Amino acid sequence: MKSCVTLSLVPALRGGPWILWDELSIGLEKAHALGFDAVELFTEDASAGKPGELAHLLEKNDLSLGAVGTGAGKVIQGLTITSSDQAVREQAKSFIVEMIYFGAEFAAPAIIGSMQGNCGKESTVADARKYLGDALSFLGEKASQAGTFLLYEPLNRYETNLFNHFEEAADFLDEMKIEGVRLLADLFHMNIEEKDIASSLLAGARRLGHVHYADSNRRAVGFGHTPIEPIAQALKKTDFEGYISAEVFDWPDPESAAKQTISSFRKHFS
Ligand code: LER
Ligand code: MN
Repeated sequence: MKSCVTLSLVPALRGGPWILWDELSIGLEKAHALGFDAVELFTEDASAGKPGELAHLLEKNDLSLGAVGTGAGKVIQGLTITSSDQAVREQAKSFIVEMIYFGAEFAAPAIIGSMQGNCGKESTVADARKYLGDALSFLGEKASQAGTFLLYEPLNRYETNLFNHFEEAADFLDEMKIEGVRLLADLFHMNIEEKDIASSLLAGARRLGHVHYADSNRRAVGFGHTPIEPIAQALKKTDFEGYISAEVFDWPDPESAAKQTISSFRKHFS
């Protein structure tokens, strides 16, 4: 398993759950200096810095791109793949396709978290799950064609009413025979929803593709009360080789949150 730290390039969203908030070159230098293997980027659209800059800076800092978040499509543009408005669903898918190609250049998956939306008054749960399944099938195929995969992230009940549990999401992907899509296990959401995080991870491990490494209060692991050792033991029992990526608040400050994360990663995963 590899360590990864989040870098948001969208200052307008300051206060959100990302550790580093610097401009690209400074953010990547810090991630390297702190000892991370990779960065996960949160961007406004399918670009980061000037053309060619990201490739150059990743190589210079000996970093990989762990994943790219697509949440700006929802929080800035108001798009979701389960909107009852077909035009909005199509725009959401186009936005995610661009993000898939952006990440694929660096072998990184795009994440569908907030972009999954919610089942509202205008649609039934069955309709919303049908839109979700159709979009994941289409986008999973695009990701596979681009040489990567797509990540689907179950969220807690306050952020979506589609899938809140890891194993249920794994069953949904299997039942719908969706290919090219793996699951993102966000330990913050799982702490709210799962009876036992370690057991749920093992139950859906066949689809696991990425971990958001966060404590109960969405601070760096060790700054809350989630018992992390059984979770680390469960992950080690699987054949998961992906990223343990810190998507947490920059509390008490970005550097302390990043240092706490890397020291917890080394303690539990190496
Ligand atoms: C995205 O990764 C996520 O976890 C959501 O809660 C949106 O912040
Ligand atoms: Mn997350």
